[in-house]
Amino acid sequence: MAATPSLKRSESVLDTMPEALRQSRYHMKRCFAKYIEKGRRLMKIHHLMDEMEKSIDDQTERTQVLEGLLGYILCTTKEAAVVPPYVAFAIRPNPGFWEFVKVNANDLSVDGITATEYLKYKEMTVDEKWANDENALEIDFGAIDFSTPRLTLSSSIGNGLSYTSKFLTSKLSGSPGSAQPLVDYLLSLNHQGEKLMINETLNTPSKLQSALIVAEAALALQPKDTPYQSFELRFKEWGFEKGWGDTAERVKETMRSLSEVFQSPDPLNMEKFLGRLPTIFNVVLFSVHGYFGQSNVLGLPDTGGQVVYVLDQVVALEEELLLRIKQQGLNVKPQILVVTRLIPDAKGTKCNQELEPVNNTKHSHILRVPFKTENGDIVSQWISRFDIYPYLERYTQDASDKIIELMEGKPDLIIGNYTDGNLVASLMASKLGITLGTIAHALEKTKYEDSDVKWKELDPKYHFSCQFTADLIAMNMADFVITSTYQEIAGSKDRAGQYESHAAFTLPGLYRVVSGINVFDPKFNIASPGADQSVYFPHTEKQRRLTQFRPAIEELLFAKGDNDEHIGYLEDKKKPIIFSMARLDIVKNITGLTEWYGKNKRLRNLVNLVVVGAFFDPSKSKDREEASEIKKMHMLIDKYQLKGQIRWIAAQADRIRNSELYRTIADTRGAFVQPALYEAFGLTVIEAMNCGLPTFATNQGGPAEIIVGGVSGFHIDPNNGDESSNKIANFFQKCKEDPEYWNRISLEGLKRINECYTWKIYANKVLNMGCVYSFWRQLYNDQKQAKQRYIQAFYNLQFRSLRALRLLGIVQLVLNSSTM
Ligand code: UDP
Ligand code: LCN
Repeated sequence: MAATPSLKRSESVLDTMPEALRQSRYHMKRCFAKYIEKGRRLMKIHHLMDEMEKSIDDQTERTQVLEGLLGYILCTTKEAAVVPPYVAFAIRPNPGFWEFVKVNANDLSVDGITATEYLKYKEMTVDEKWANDENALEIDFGAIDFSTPRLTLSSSIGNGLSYTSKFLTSKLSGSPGSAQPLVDYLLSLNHQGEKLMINETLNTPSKLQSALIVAEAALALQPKDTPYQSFELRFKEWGFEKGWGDTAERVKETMRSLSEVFQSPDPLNMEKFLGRLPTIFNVVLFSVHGYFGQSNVLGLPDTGGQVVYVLDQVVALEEELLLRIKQQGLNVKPQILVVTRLIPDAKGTKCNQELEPVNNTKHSHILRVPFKTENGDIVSQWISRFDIYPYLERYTQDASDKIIELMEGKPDLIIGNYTDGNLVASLMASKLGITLGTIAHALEKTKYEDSDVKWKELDPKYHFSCQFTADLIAMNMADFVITSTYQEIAGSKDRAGQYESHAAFTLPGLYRVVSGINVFDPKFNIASPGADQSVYFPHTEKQRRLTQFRPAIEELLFAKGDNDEHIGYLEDKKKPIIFSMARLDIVKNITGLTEWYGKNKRLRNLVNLVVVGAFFDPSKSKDREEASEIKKMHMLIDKYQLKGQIRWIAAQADRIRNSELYRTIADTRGAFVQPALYEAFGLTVIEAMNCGLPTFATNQGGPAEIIVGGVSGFHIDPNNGDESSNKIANFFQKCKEDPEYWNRISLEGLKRINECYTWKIYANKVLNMGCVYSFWRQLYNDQKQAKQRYIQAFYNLQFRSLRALRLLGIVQLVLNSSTM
């Protein structure tokens, strides 16, 4: 077999493209003439390929070109901007790596261009005047990142914590004085003014190193479980304060790892030592939009996995904090506040309640703070996440005041969620000088084609100008970024990552981002969430099954007659069920799955379809997309005459009962199907797998990493419905012939979960990030300050004026709806 062409690491497209074009000069002249004949436009890979195929008549020659180097270059092209006589290419040979070249269609000459020049070509396809404006605003975060170390391999992306520990190690080694910043950092640690770890007696590396030798010798004589209090006074005289451990053994281990750091620093000891430091007691998690609550909220528009994630995250973080604080030998109660918006018109939820304890925690609460208008009036109704930007600045101030009052001081760590939560978190963190982590499992930019260059068209509906500005601010302000999968950062071989898509983009007429974020920055980390295993457990654990829900689930799945909770019915109850559950957004593609099922007779003969999502009356939906998807569901059920084979169940808010629903589907030896056009992570995928339900999930996004295809589940291509529905049908056909097959996939799914996707693994990683990056930000404080200044200017000059425009738009909207 001929090897697939590719570029060697040392080769660039600029080096190889001229020769590749020369080899097929006749065809390429025709092809490029075709590219430019329609004038200025943006072309995607499929346009480039289609038009190339059309311009080469001879089948053999076409195959030769497409399978050669030129074919490879085109395959790795993400986009091309046509501005005759030039075609400018944005090429992505590997995750995180981009190259820009322009080809002159007349003589096929090739020139390398910068990201800025490429963006200008792109702008020329929509707004030539702005593209040529020499004073157009350019945003360049790269220009102020002068000393941040960078990774260089695609495979290193997302391992920030371990690389940061490596960089710290080399920064602190060398001369005896190199470790002074670490000593200074230890001297700064305290809890409410009470010193921790060391006092001024040990204010240099050499003094501390000598004291550690003495202390370790003293500890060697103590029984392992001797409590710290028994030797506390003696240690204090030597210069040690609390925080090293609760027992002689623990103190000795911590001291040993610091001695190792002094003697010959290595990253593992560095991470271990910093992870043990008592730096985090109070944490704030921002999740602003939506209905954020512990019951009756799931499935509402904008209220999905983020709420589940944050609530589970609190439980896991509190558990880990309690353990660490105990092991540090401290008697401190940690506090975690989840800060969200208070919605007076709460529609039967608790979203109008200011303070609510978080279930299964001892010291964690949800704090709700209302949005206020410029006049100070409280906003009473739910507002779509796309429309909330005008309220966030005032909200930040109100929320910060309340947090400081409740915590009786500043938190030690702030973590934001999604664009709005991240913006609020970054404003608060920068004002108060607190370590900041951000999370954005679903950045909107990649969800909509050409959302940057077409921002003016999309802005009335989605307000992307505000959203992308807020995202840039937060991701640059963050000390560390928590992601759930690699693809979230840097995508896959074929698809750019969510963060990667912010590296260079343009909002013509507003600003051009020549360096927005660098995915090789060691601030990026992968910490995948889990599913609550006390709720989502395997269907085979009979003694744990929640039998009290059986009658309700039986009715939900099989009772005849349509009502507010279900429509459609299942004629043959013996068939396995394929099941899906999601909010009814376009991107979730539940309508796609319904259509695939409708079209595939073989699948319809083998299984029934049950979907959970939204409700049935589109006129009652306040969400634009949801209303249109509801209508589409009705249309498809009629078109494919699905009644008798489909059950559509309204959104289900009780996750405990839902877990039993997953298990009941597993009892039918069915499967879970997650058909999203794109899914950032996909909590339903791991919920289903935890319940032992074989899972088919989209190959676009997180599930591509969660599932090992054909082993612990299956990937399906949401853009190829026939192939996907046949894959599902093949599975059920195979299960009929070999019933053990179903069990094998189910067990492998569980194995995969327990190895990689649990909250315990998550909490440990995230708290280590908090500890390591807190030290890092102190070490690079000057650079941090400089960057903050740049970001503050960007916030003030751009975000605030956009927000003011949005406010006018929203006032208009409210006026319109009140006169309707
Ligand atoms: N969910 C639910 N009821 C519904 C729809 C969804 O309880 O009607 C839950 C689901 O079990 C999961 C979360 O909402 O815990 C959805 O998370 P996912 O990551 O799948 O998607 P997101 O909505 O965050 O995009
Ligand atoms: C948001 C999403 O879109 C999902 O893919 C994630 O699973 C969820 O957040 C939780 O992280």
